[in-house]
Amino acid sequence: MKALLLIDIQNDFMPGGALAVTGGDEIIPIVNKLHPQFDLVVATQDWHPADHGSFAANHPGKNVFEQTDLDGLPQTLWPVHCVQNTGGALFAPALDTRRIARVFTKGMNPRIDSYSGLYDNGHRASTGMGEWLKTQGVQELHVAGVATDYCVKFTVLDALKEGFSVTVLTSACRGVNLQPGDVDRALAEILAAGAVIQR
Ligand code: VGL
Ligand code: ZN
Repeated sequence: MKALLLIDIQNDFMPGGALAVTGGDEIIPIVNKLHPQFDLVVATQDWHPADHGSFAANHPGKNVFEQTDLDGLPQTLWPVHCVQNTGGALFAPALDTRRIARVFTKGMNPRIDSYSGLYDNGHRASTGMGEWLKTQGVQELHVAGVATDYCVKFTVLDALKEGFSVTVLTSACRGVNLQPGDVDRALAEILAAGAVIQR
């Protein structure tokens, strides 16, 4: 059984959003058309409290995109984004959400970030996604969304470790590219870890 996994297709990651990903909106018509090919559609939602430690605004004197330490882990500092119950955290309105069977929220603990939809960045807590997908009989995941070099990448790496076979649909993914080449490096890492990269 195969599932389509939609990563963080939320307003704040769309052009004009707080943490805009270039071309993030271009993936929406593509993913909407994919639904009929899958037994199950699931989504992740970045869902931070306003005091989240990944926000530069919560570190006086520090700037956006600066590197810091958060509770013993390296942390990129982001603009305030995807705050719980704000418009920026909602799924992009053009996204067809009717077939989304479950949404896994992540990033709620202010002391740790959570790029992966399965675990936080320190692998301290599980979202339950991997276990739930297995109870649904899913073995194969096809992944689309944003950002290729953060949440898509870490979700794929965790899913591979949990034993899923994973295909990344690159035409339905967009990345941040904080450093030029970050997306290409992320895809190379994903490929080396055992995923299939599909255009
Ligand atoms: C993401 C940075 C911070 C993502 C989420 O969805 O890739 N990136 N929070
Ligand atoms: Zn976030």
